[in-house]
Amino acid sequence: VEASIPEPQREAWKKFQAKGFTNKEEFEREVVRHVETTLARSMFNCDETAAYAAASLALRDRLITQWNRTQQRQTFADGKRVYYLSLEFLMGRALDNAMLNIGAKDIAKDGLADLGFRIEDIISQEHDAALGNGGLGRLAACFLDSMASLNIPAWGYGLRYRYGIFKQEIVDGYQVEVPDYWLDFNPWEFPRHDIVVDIQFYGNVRKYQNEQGKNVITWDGGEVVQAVAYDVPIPGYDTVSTNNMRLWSSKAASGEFDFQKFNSGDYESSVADQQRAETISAVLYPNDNLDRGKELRLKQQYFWVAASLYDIVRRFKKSKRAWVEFSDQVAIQLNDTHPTLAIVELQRILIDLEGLEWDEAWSIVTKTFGYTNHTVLPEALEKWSVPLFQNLLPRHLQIIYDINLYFLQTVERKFPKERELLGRVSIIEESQPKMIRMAYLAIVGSHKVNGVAELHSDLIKTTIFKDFVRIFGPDNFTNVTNGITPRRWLHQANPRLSELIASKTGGLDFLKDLNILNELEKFVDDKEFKKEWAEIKYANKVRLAKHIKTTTGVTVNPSALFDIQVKRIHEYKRQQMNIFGVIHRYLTIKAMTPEERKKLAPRVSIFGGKAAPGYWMAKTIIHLINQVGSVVNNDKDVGDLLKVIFLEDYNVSKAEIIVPASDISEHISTAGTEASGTSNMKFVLNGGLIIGTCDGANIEITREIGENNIFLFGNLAEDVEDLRHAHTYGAHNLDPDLAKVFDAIKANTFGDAGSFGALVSAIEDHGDYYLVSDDFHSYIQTQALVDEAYKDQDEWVSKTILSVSRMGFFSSDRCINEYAETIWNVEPLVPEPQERNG
Ligand code: CR1
Repeated sequence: VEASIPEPQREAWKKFQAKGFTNKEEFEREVVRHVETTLARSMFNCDETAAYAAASLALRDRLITQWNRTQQRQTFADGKRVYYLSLEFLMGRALDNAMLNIGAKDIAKDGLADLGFRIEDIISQEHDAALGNGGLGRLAACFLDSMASLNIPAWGYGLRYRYGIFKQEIVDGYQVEVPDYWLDFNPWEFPRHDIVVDIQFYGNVRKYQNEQGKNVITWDGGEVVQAVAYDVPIPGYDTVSTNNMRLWSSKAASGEFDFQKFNSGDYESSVADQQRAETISAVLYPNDNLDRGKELRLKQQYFWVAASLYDIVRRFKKSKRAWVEFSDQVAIQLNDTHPTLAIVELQRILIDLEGLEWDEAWSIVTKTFGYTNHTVLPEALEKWSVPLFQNLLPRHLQIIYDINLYFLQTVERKFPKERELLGRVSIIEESQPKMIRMAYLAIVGSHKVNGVAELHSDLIKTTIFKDFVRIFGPDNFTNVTNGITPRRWLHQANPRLSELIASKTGGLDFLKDLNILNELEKFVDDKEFKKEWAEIKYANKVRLAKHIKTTTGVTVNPSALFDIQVKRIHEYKRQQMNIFGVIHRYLTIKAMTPEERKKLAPRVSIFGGKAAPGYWMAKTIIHLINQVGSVVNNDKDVGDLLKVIFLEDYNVSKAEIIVPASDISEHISTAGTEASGTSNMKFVLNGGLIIGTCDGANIEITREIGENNIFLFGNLAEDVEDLRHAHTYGAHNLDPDLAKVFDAIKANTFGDAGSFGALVSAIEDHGDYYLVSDDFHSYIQTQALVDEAYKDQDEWVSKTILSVSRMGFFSSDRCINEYAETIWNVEPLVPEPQERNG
């Protein structure tokens, strides 16, 4: 059905085109209108929640206009688009970002003040959109911001989880998970009830010859579930370009509603079917860097990938181009292996539904996809059991077998003498049961594979994907070092610092070209500048100290050194080493005379992060941190010299308060385990120094800011394997300082030692896989250097200024430009000037 308005009637449309506000008065009028009509409330009944809702709706009206025009412009231009497929988008709050990006923050601030509200209070009403676990999901969110800001025609595709990552509560020192029902009021999403895709599961595959004698393959029977699109506008900074994030929600297919059951009075069981369908998009799996191989997760993956590809293919077909042009119009980036089924689904669409020959289809497929690897941890590499897969997606399994067959044939031709190679690189692992290795499938089906920091990209080429570098050649493998958006992670999180930088660099252009920060270098010896710089850090620490007071009841001294480690709790990230170091510090303080204590630099050790609900060891680490806190924080001998804080429910909006308040932050993973890390970038960009291992992006941060401005310690990635080997086959000599820490734990200093037995014995008795003991001495010594350095505040401030001035490289804009040029081959679509002015 033609839905377009005929030409003669379009005049009326143009005349009454929605515009949204353009000045403060209009903004206020819109807010009041939304309070009174959309929300059906009044000035006698308008709390901050209602003001948030109305302000968001007013903002949104303006955003939508830009968004619609951007989509029209992209359709009209008919150029290449990027599709970023990610099972996680850790967006955080949208209102502040929307105001900033469309340039309406001052208007909103003054307008809200006229109406009786402080903008900060209104912003903090918003519930985080927490559809992700950690770095991988937040990276996807930063990428969306950069793609829109760089005017790159791009769509994000994900799942609309009813429950995002759980809310963490700390009860008696233990983590308790509470479901995060976040959709009560979400003004940023638009349900598209007209965009519905049927997704099929289970069923049977049949092969037969049709009347023309052609082989036909059909997949039918089974169960059908509907995917409904929900769209979220993604505004670019200082551009009208507003991209789209499309999230799919599941519901029972209307045709599938079982009338048989219904008529026979089995109403309850037909409702149960309905609920089963809705379960697919109900909840985000709360694991970071861990694969559990659950059937429902595979269902999520196929549901999301199939709906997204249907959408992408439908859009391509509207252009009436030949299939060979598909990869000139479409670049699909796989954020980790979670969407790898997209490779198989596109091949299926092309051969089964569109009738292309295998080779022609496969060449289109491989030109279309790029795959980003985010981890080398074996427990995170996705594998699906063949029997489980066979049952759920029988046709896809056949296609995977064919992909593997043709792939192994080429390998055999190229390396005829290497029989074992075939088994090593086979997409099917010959185990019991057989397993599908998703990373191998992703490599075989993509034209580019990238890691996320230099060391990580080197590691994947020399370890887990070594054979594939030989097979496909080194050009198929590349590095794109991660980045972060300076809009959220500098300007929004740290408005005063951003303002100071703007005053010295000639405005906010650095938010679009972060290398402009270089200009700060000339102020490293400027007294006045340094004073302001230090005052801003102090104010940010006061803000965090208030948050600590209200959430934990503990008073911390903002003049103390704030030492922060916030990230998912994981053995490889080594929060256990941090808390052992804190215990070591506590024991040292206890052993000191009052005179000696006076010379010590006071420190606040701050932790935050969620443990996966099933990750018992990580939960034990949280418990230990809290137990140490309750002892240390109440010890009169210690006073302000040491405080230990665990911040509940670390998330994006809390990070915006925490990150600007660090003096030191910890990025201390066992070398070779943290693919990149991105909070390291955020902390340095906000004028904090870091203590870290030679791992992930720490290495490139060092290269950029200079080794005098970072506290590096510990063994190198190249030595890890030998050290582990030595633990297993030789005597493992426990570091003496660590031994004292363990003695204190075993003496029940922090409550029942039994609770922490597993943490200790992992190191003492079970091979110390993460090399905590090997790195402990170097860690403690380096922490002592931090204490020393902090005493010279003048020098410390200079280091932080130099560091910030050299962080331009870590903008996600640089990163997205690299993807656009080296992987996607896509050009920006810059709006016309008149469009920019509204
Ligand atoms: C890595 O652990 C990296 C992010 C984003 C994570 C982290 O070091 O910064 O990805 N990997 O690239 C991950 O979640 C499943 O793998």
